[in-house]
Amino acid sequence: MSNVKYIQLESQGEIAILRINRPEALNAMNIDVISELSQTIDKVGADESIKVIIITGAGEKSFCAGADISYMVDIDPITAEKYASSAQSVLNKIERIEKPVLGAINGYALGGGCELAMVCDIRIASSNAKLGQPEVTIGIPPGWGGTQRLMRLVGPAKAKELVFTGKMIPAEEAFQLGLVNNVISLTPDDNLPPEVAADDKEKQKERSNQIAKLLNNKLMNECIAMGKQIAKNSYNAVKVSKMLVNRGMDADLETGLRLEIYGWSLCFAHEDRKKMMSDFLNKSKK
Ligand code: CO8
Repeated sequence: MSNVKYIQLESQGEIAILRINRPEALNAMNIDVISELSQTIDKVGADESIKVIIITGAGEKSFCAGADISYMVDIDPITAEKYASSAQSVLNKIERIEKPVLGAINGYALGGGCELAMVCDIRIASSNAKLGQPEVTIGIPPGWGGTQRLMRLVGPAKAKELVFTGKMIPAEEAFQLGLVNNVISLTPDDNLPPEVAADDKEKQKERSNQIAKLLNNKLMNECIAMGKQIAKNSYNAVKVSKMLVNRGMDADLETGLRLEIYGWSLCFAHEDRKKMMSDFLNKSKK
């Protein structure tokens, strides 16, 4: 891949970590970020050694602060349509990729950032994360899937409340709503840096930075641990399960159940299914 600047790709065994790397703008997605995200997803999607993808933001402050407002301020409706279409097609690609995708929400996930989080299969947030759809505060409705996916996750009434007010909600509230799966917090067991004098602003800032780094590491460790737990299962069974949940969401129950029968039966074609079942039976005999 050439000239990749805004997406850092790191792999840890069977897990690929994609980091949006534009911290100077709180990882807001301009056209180049969107294009690089698309290329990187294609690359990771084609890599058979990768079983799980984690998407996160560089730094400790923001997952992604949404679409790039400095770009949007002067565009016309035709350009806006292109911008929204290209972003939606990348987000759709992430939602539909057969590999499971975890969102490590390490700070602000606003507007397009919340919409990016919502196409991840599982969202884990750090306790300092803040989520929201603030688009109406700058004169537009959500445009990268927010009106549609938020209501499917939290129900239409809460989705409307969040969209109409444009308010940011803390990770814990997002958890209560079902918008994130889990919230990672630090505890005294996490080797917190010692307290410093309240009037020593310099030391206070340094300590806050250290705490933010610890929290971010803990978030990533939790996501990687979950990624490993998923990766050790049958990849075929996991990817078919993902497809069944995604496709079943907007289908009637009968269609979803019929699809489930086909997806389930197809897994009997794979060697790993036979081996895993036999291993289980042999283990229970020991
Ligand atoms: N776009 C561009 N730059 C941004 C964005 C953004 N979304 N968010 C932050 N930045 C920049 C700031 O301008 C600032 O830059 P500089 O240092 O050069 O002044 C830098 O990041 C740091 O930001 P702040 O100084 O504002 O940091 P604070 O800690 O004070 O505040 C906030 C953090 C609360 C996150 C604040 O930055 C904020 O409110 N950002 C905007 C969030 C937002 O409204 N996001 C939604 C954008 S709209 C959207 O995503 C729509 C998607 C669909 C569109 C479809 C249309 C085609």
